Amino acid sequence: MWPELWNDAAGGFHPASAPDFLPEPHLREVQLRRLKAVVSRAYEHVPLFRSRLQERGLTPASIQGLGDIAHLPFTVKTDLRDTYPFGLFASPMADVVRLHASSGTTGKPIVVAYTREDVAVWSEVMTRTFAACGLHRGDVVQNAFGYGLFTGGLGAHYGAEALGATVIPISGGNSDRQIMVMRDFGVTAVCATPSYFTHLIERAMELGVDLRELPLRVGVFGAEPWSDAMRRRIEADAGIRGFDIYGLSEIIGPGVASECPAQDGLHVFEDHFYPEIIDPQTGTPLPDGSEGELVLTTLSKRAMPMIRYRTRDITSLAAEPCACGRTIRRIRRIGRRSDDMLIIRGVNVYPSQVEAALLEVEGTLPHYQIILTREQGLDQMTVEVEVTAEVFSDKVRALEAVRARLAHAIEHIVGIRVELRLVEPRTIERSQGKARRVIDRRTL
Ligand code: DLL
Repeated sequence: MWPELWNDAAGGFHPASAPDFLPEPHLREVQLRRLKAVVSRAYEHVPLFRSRLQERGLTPASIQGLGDIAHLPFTVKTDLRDTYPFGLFASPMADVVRLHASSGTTGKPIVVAYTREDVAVWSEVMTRTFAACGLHRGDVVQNAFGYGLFTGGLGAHYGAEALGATVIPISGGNSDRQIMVMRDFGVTAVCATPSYFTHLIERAMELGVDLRELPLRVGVFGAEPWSDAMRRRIEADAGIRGFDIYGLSEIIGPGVASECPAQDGLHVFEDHFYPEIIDPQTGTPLPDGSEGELVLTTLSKRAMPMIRYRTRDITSLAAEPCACGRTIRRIRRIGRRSDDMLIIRGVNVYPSQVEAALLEVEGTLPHYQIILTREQGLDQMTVEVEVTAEVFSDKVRALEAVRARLAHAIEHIVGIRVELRLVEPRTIERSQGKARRVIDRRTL
């Protein structure tokens, strides 16, 4: 913890003294000291990590400089599954004050643990996240991230409270009540997945509430990819500024990286989480600026240190200084994972490209789904997208015009022709958390 973070005259958070602005040599010193400590801790307490180091003839003393991190073995998601539930813990259960879990796509969830110190670090990085998004004491924060095993709800809750804001722990769901609270409680900021917030915008319109007329100023969005086109729609429809925040359960939850007012990438809180970019095929570290897979090492986590965790998220690191003055490096917004690539008739397709193409076309709504089927051995991709009630109820001509523009936009951005299904508003299922964008029926 950095007690000087809470040293402004009113006892509130003082962002300028946060480690976000440490001079670079000082930051690297902090990182190296913490890296040595975390490697020793994992070596002493986590058998899997110790045996992997021993296989390579390494010990914690092999870490002399930050560059030596490249010699350490990677940790991957299946390591968490294989040691389910508690096999990677480095603290005795008596020191673990919290467990969370993330379900993922297959089988058993992965379980993550926090000591009291870990919870304090988590609220510190979330406080720094909210400060970077322009929130402060006096803001009223409606926290619509799910509370429970998902890390979003409690992670944002502790950070917003530590910031000195007023937190409304509403969790996800019950959209009508969300709108009522937003209107009646003087809410100035909302935390949600971008897909759930687009649903709240839609519901507010149906209820005759214009979000642009409320004191609502900021949206803090994350937990799933969302395009710039989606951001522009949200900002215009709700009259807010939308910020992107990033994190994952294995590392801490939300609070790994956040946009700042410059909105030119997300600053990684790298005094706690050391970022690297690797070639996902070969595992070789790549220089700043190159696109590859993000690998993160927790520098201060006690209950469950993660050494070189392969996130599968594709991005690049920007080392050049940011206009906001933060010295911690930035990652580019994450549009895709190495494992969400769809190969359709030989062409690589990412759902985020489809989203960008759809939202370029006027008359579409930000609700869509990609459905994959196999017909006579050939993969087919159908994009189902809602269009506005006006387009839908208009003569066939209007629908056909939107369809033609969509087909063109998708072919231009994605590079293939797809089957398009234009549907009425409210046809596609809404989610309260992460949206399910792809439905794969190819194995049915
Ligand atoms: O989604 C933690 C979180 C909660 C982040 C609230 C932000 C806000 P998991 O459920 O473990 O944790 O999912 C982590 O979600 O590896 C990314 O693939 C994706 N993800 C998270 N934030 C973003 C983002 C939480 N801003 C996985 N942009 C990660 C794109 C994101 N993808």
